[in-house]
Amino acid sequence: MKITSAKVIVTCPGRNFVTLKVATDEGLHGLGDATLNGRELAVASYLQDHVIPCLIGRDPCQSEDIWQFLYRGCYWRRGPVTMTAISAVDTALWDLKAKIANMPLYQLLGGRSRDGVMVYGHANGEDIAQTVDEVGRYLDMGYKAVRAQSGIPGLASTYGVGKDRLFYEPADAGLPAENVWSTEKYLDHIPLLFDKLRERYGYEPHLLHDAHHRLTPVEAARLGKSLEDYRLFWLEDPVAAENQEGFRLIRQHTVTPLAVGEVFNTIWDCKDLIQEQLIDYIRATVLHAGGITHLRRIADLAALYHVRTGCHGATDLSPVCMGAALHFDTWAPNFGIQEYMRHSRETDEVFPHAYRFRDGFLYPGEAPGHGVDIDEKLAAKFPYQRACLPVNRLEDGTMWNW
Ligand code: KDG
Ligand code: MG
Repeated sequence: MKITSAKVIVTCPGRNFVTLKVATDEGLHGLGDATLNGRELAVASYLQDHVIPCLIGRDPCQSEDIWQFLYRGCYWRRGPVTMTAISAVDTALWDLKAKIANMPLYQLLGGRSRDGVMVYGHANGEDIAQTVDEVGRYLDMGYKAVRAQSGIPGLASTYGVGKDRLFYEPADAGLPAENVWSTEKYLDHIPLLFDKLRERYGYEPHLLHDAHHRLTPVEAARLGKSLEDYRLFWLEDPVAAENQEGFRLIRQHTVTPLAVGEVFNTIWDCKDLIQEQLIDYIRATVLHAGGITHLRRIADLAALYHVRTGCHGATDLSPVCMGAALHFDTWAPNFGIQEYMRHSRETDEVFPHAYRFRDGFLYPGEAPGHGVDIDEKLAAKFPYQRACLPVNRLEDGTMWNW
């Protein structure tokens, strides 16, 4: 079997998605997600100009060799654009391989380790009372795990709190919107939120929180410590992770479990955090961390050190990524949880998929491959629209992490 063509499909059914479609001389095709939020066209160009010409004529079943060719064969290796492109190729090839075998993808990885994939939803509100109600809405829908984010008194906006309660989309402006951030106001407020949540819902639901890279290590240590009584499932991205030594300091002060890695691209980004047992959950994804081939390596390393997976699954990761992630999660012996931010109806229509939500769990379905397709005619009706993530400034105007 040979790859005869590959094309990049850019569509915006409510938000931008980039999809790679790889076709073979035997009439089968595989799909990979190539969406890098706010930098979509950079990946589309990288695929079109540099990757696709290298794929034509190759045997699609040699996904390992193709991965190595694209990774080692790029002198300027790693980085989000390159690794997202490699991920898209790898996901499409695993999709193809499973279609050739006429099996759902999880079977090729080693079969089921569990019946369903526990997911967490996103509850948010402008204040504590509203967030507490929103968490209740998710629990009513059957979720066993809910991430809670709340507006902060004195700040006009903050990460995780949207205009629409069920759909939060931060990339909402043609140029980056400038938000104002205060760590002091945030640190005082968040323990109050979790106090109210535990008072209302008790300790059975899993509760999560994302600090979105904004704290220094000692601030993160203080937050982790002040949340201990509320027994979070995890505290995510407490600090910007390029300073990995910071996690040692956080760990010395708190037993609140830590999750990190949605912006990581390779095993090299998380190797030390895992080996030193500085984190509890690794959030690298199929989409940004080298596809199934590489994410499997990360999960296997993590398993040696009691670190479990918690794949990123925000709305900027397309249903193609979600489908592949669910097969991965169904297999991974050290699976922890999967993020699940629901896509809009338009997005779900452009990407018909086999996965289904039931009672707090997602199920990947039994369709051959990863079970997600694209309706190209419908996709063409939603042309690309430039959309950027916001930036943050401190109250005195200093640039900060968003
Ligand atoms: O593109 C950026 C989003 O995916 C990110 O802000 C979402 O932090 C996020 C999360 O945990 O889902
Ligand atoms: Mg996050």
